[in-house]
Amino acid sequence: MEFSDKLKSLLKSSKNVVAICGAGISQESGVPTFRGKGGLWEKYRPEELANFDAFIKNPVLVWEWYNYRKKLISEVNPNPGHYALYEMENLFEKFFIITQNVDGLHHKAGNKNVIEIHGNIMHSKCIECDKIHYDVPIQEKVVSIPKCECGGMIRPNVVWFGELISENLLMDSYKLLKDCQLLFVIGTSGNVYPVASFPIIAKENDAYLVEINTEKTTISYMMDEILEGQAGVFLPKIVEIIKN
Ligand code: BJW
Ligand code: ZN
Repeated sequence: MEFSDKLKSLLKSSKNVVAICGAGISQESGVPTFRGKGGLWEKYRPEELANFDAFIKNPVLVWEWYNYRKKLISEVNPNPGHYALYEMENLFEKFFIITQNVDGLHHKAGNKNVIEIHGNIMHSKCIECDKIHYDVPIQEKVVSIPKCECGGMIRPNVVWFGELISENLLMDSYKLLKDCQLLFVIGTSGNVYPVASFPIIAKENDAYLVEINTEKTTISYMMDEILEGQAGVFLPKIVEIIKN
């Protein structure tokens, strides 16, 4: 059987449900994942570009990577996996997404309860005065680094390696994880902290953990149930169970 009786019953009875999402859920929209086959900019590991030192050393290279991704993301749409999560927001009493994705596709699908824990690629900020800039244009070829009125360089407003996640977003996430009865962990390799440790918090508070991924991951061992396959296939089936 595809889904356990335990999961089917929890889909009917759970009041607080959380989904942790990673790049895998957007893969079916045409957004490349970070790691593994067909990963983003295969010649670079994300650790090499997604950090402040890399930006200071070579801002053109880092902005080229972000412009390439911003353009790609501006041209794609949510897929059946995202839309199933939108339906869940209406079906469960309380449903929240904690996403590592910076592509904004959950909002585009209609979800309101979304924590973008690694930021949003369409937003930028000044490295000197921290002013948030919402209107930095996509440059096909990076001719100049965007600058703030204060003269500081502008960078993408995303969380890079070695940077702290906003305290407020972390606190909100911990509260959701402690309170949920059912946790979906969707399309993340579980390689990046602190999100890779989030399932433990839910588990310590007796939540049932369900992983949806095309492969086994470094955090599969924490799970109560593993659905091995595409998010865009499993999530709509789960919505059907909740509705029927
Ligand atoms: C499908 C599918 C389909 C495909 N359906 N599935 C504790 C231990 C060790 C290290 C650390 C630690 N705590 C902190 C660290 C350091 C560091 C870290 O985690 N390092 C690791 C590499 C070990 N973490 C940090 O620095 C974090 N900051 C922090 O903790 O501050 C405090 C601190 C500072 C310094 C030292 C110690 C503490 C910040 C991390 C920020 C990560 N930022 C990035 C870039 C964001 C901006 C951008 O997008 O450009 O976030 S890196 C990149 O990885 C991005 C992603 O959100 C993140 C996670 O990737 P994700 O989503 O899991 O994608 P993939 O590609 O890895 O996996 C895709 C999965 O989908 C695969 O499993 C596929 O099988 C699957 N899939 N198609 C379902 N159709
Ligand atoms: Zn500034």
